[in-house]
Amino acid sequence: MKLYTSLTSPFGRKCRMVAHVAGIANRVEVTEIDYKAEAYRKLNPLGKVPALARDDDTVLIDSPLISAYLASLGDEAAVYPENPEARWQALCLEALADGITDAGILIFMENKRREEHRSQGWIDAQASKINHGLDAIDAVAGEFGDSTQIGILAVAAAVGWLEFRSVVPDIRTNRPHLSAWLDRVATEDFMTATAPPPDA
Ligand SMILES: N[C@@H](CCC(=O)N[C@@H](CS)C(=O)NCC(=O)O)C(=O)O
Repeated sequence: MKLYTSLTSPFGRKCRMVAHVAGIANRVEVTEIDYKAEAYRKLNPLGKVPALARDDDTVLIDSPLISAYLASLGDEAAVYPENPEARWQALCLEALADGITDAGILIFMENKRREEHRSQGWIDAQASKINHGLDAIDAVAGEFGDSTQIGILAVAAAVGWLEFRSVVPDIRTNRPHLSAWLDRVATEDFMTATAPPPDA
């Protein structure tokens, strides 16, 4: 199957992390795509990455759905806790981390607009969502341990991308639990194998 993404996409990276943790990365052909290309709309009418073309050519879109599918093909329990309540908590953390990434992408895109069209109020509103979200994650990051559940992978992808693109400053400052966990997790296989290329 083919995962259409860019190698810098945080949502694509989350899916690649899932494939890695579930032990099926060798079945996923990561395929770089220009999400703006008209032809890509046939795969994802929304023009967003990632999209997953399965072996029967049917396509799945949206990273939570793609993640769930990929995990189902391998060691699902390493990504989605079997205990129902733990699973809801994991999915809620994924939603929080994905929301942070969405807000970061909105800032990234706004900053690409010509200065006279840019709205600082809009950027500040998105930055506030990111900072509140990161505070909430810091409050629970002390309990992350070496878990690879979906919420934690989503946090790794979100924060990795915020730092890679320098979307908001000082995200580790005053967030000791998140910072310590980021330091610890940096050398894990699922992080190193999915990192954006150095020249990106
Ligand atoms: N909810 C989607 C969001 C995907 C998304 O926003 N992807 C970004 C790149 S990381 C994108 O394709 N943006 C292009 C656009 O919105 O036009 C998911 O989780 O897959």
